[in-house]
Amino acid sequence: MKKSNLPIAIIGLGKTGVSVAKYFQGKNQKFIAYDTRKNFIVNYEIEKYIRKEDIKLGEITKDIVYQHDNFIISPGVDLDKKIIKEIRDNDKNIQTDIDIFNENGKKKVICITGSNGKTTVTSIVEHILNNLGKKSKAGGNIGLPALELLNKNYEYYILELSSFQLEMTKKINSESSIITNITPDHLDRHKTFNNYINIKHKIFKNTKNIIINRSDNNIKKNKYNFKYTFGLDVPKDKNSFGIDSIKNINYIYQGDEKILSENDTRLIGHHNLVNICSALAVINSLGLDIKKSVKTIKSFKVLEHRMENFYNKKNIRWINDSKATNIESTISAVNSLKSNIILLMGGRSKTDNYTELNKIIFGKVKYLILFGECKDLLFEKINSIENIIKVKDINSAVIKAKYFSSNFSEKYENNINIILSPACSSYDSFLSYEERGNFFKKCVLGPNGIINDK
Ligand code: UMA
Ligand code: ADP
Repeated sequence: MKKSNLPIAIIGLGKTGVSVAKYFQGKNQKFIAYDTRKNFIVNYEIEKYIRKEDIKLGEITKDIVYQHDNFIISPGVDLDKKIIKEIRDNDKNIQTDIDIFNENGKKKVICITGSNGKTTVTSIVEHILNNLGKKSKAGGNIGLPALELLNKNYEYYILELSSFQLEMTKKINSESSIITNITPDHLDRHKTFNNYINIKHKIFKNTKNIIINRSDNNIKKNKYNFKYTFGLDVPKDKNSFGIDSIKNINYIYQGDEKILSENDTRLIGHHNLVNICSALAVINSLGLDIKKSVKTIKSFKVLEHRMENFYNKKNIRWINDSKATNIESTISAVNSLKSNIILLMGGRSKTDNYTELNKIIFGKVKYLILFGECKDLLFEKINSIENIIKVKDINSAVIKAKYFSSNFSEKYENNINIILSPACSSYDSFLSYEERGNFFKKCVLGPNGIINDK
């Protein structure tokens, strides 16, 4: 932080902004909080930390540049580039809550980013560490703002970091850091894929142990000295993790030693085996016991909204994968399921390139039910299968899926998978992917979780 008598500017009054306000209130520092929502309702929780007169709502203009020396920006705020330039040109300081977390000098910090799998890997690492008796807590993009972690002492602090958080963060020191994978996402904000790739790599800048995904060409392997890896192939050395299949069963390897069978985890899908490899690579980089860690994987429960098999009836499995908000996550979901899939997809599209998805769903997806804002675009772009219909919303999609599955189950004895894996953001109709996933489950199970099978 820059030394100054001017109040700090907190930009954005969501979870992050409130956690920053709480932090500075605790330190008796003056601040003004800004939010671009004109009709923002200051609730009781916010009033505890911010005085009404310190909240400024509506358009953020250039004037703020001259009213503050320090600006703490929330990840979701895409501040006008001209204002950012002006702030920098005037030698003022822009930081994030992650920088403030960093300034508190916690020793054992683990940083996790990536386009997909961040929350899963973060949660597995947290689960293993706590089961090894190392009191640890995850925060950041996973939902609990990083600064909230400072309230208690932990042995390890695990930060899930999004590209939005990394973009404005100046420095985050860590013991170990990992990028799970990189595929195009959030390009409306980051503009070019190259820019997005560079932002993700900021996580490696101030870390002791860099953990590399061997199988991802978007990771800049040549730029770094690293010892720890994970990937899709059988690795060569003890500091690397990977996967191989024997008689149709996948196993995780540490070096050439088989350490875990896919049957020993509750998670569905090959991508989740990769996520376990990532988590084990993190644990290994910390010098902790892998044999003991592997034993804890069995008790790791599937996370809500991520390949969540929430209901089974006869041979029909219902899966909520509402967190699949981009094409790659839906591809990995379809790849995870053997066949006989009824796929519910739609929402707000992030791309118009559906070539890979067209290939993956061919032969496997028996019915595709499209809903939401981009259903017409998807209908136009997806042509590798025959049975595609458009419906108004998720509720209608569930009714259709039930109808199709009843015809379909007479034809197929094997499991039928009905999955919501939207490949799109939820913002056309919902506030979040959680709200979308919960709505989907209610449509299937009835309002109180009671089965509504009509
Ligand atoms: N706001 C503005 N102007 C803007 C945009 C937002 O004033 O241009 C205001 C909003 O009106 C709102 C506040 O800023 O009051 C919202 O701030 P925010 O969007 O930064 O959201 P937070 O509530 O602080 O939550 C953020 C992350 N949200 C985003 O990055 C969009 C949460 O990740 C994270 O859990 C939380 O901080 C704690 O660290 C959510 C997310 O969707 C889950 N992340 C994206 C993803 O996973 O793909 C990146
Ligand atoms: P993130 O926090 O990066 O959004 P999550 O762990 O919440 O990742 O998973 C989001 C979605 O991405 C899941 O619904 C799943 O379908 C998919 N997914 C999870 N891990 C991977 C992975 N390693 N590779 C590709 N897709 C993945």
